[in-house]
Order: sequence, then structure tokens, then C-alpha cells
Amino acid sequence: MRLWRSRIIATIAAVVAVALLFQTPVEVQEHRGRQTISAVDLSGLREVDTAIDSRLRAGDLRTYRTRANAFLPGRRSERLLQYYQGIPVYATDLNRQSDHGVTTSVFGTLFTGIDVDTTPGLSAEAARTVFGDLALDIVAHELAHGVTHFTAALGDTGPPNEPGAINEAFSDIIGTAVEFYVQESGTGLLRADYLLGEDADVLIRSLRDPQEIANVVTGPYPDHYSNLYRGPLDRGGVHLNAPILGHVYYLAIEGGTNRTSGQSVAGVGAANRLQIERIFFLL
Ligand SMILES: [Ca+2]
Ligand SMILES: [Zn+2]
Repeated sequence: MRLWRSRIIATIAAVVAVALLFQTPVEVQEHRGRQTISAVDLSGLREVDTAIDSRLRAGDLRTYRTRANAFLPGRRSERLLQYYQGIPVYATDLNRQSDHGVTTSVFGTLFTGIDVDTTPGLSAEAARTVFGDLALDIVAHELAHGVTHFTAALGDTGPPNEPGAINEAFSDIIGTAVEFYVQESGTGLLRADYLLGEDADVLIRSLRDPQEIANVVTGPYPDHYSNLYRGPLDRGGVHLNAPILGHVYYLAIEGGTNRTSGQSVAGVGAANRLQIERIFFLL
């Protein structure tokens, strides 16, 4: 618990902090500490390449996947994540491509100016007391609201409050993604799934099939935009309508059929869940 808590706190700080790290001829777009990097010309590449290698040695970049190009022999791509004091930084990804060991392009996103104390504010024992009766997905859901609050203008509107529903959906999705990051997938206690709140014994919502859980306002939760709740309750349906988007996240990963539309889609598969998570994580 200590680890993911710190990870999310570091993330929040990363998003709001600002500085400049790569001062190179490389094209770097900087927005609130988020750098979008794209280097393809030779002089820029050499400089970025050196910077990446030194950051790999320092441990604040780590390779999470290396893949050979099946069609072009000698070509490889390397995917890197940013770390801050041993904790992965939310929404970073760097792609370095090489040809026979020589870097040919670098692009991706990093954060700069991260300045946060990653020492847990609670001991493991105190955290158990505070969070003991809660489920990981619920706690991550609430912390994700912090990220959304500081990075997106998803404020309240009159009913139907769609920005509010997107805000809640992001939290459901990130809460679920955190669960899959920390726990083995499966069913039951301390297993990652597409239900919200199961470990706290209060099933709140289902992303795999929103209609499988009922609420006192709409009965089954809406699972399709045509079922959008348009009334005033629940601040214009922020929680009631959240599973419409949450179900998109589920279908994009696992594939399946939307009950209301009857439309079936193929998912990217659980092994590729990061591809879909990044759609929602990238700010
Ligand atoms: Ca869950
Ligand atoms: Zn919420």
C-alpha cells in the first residue's frame, strides 16, 4: 500500500511541477512540466541518446520493453518509463529506435522538475488503520480525483453533468488500472478485476458489465450513451453515468459485447492493457 500511495502522490506532484531538463536542439514541447520529445536529426539524437543512457544508469529511466522489428533486420525499439526516487512517474513513456545499435529516433513524454518528498506520510501500520476497511480500487479512485482536479477542467455542469461523469469514469478506470498493476487478476479478495469496491464488500460499479449492478435511481447502471441518466440526482448523474465510459475501457482491453447496442468489439488483450490505460492516463 505504501508503494502505490507514494507513486500516486509523486505523480500528482510531477504533473504540477515545471522545469527544463533536455536543453538540446531536439524538438521539445513543454507544458506544465510535461515534455513531448521528438528527436530525429543527428546532432539532436546524439545528445538525447547520451542523456538517456546516463539516466538509465542513474535509474530514473528504466527499460520496460525491447522489441526487434520483425520486418527490418537490425532495427529495434526500446520503451522506457521514467522513475523518481524508485517510483514510476505517471503517464511517461519514451520510445528509442535503433538500427544495428545506432539510435535513429527518440520520441515520447517525460516530466521535469519533479520535487516531492516520497517518504510515506504514514507507517504501514497507520495506513492499515486508515485504509484498512477500504479497497485498493476505491482508494486509487479517490487519489485519481486529485490528478484530474489539477490537470483537467472537468467541473460540474447542470444535468446531465457529463464532465462530472467523465471525471468519475477516469477515477474508476485508474482505480481499476492500479488494482491490475498491484494485484494478480482473478476474482475474490485481493485480486484485480473490473468491479469497483469488491474488497470493501460494497460492490459499487462494474466496468465489465455496468448493468450487472443496480442502483436506486436508474435500476441497472447505464452502459451506453443512449441510456444516459439526465436527471438531477447524483449531481446530474456523475456516478450513475460513469460506467458508460468505464465500459469502453473494459471493452477496449478485454473485448466483448455491449448489452445495449449489441455491438461486439475485439480488445487488445490483457497483456496489452497499457496501450488502453495510456489513453486515459495521458494528460
Ligand atoms: Ca476491483
Ligand atoms: Zn469518485
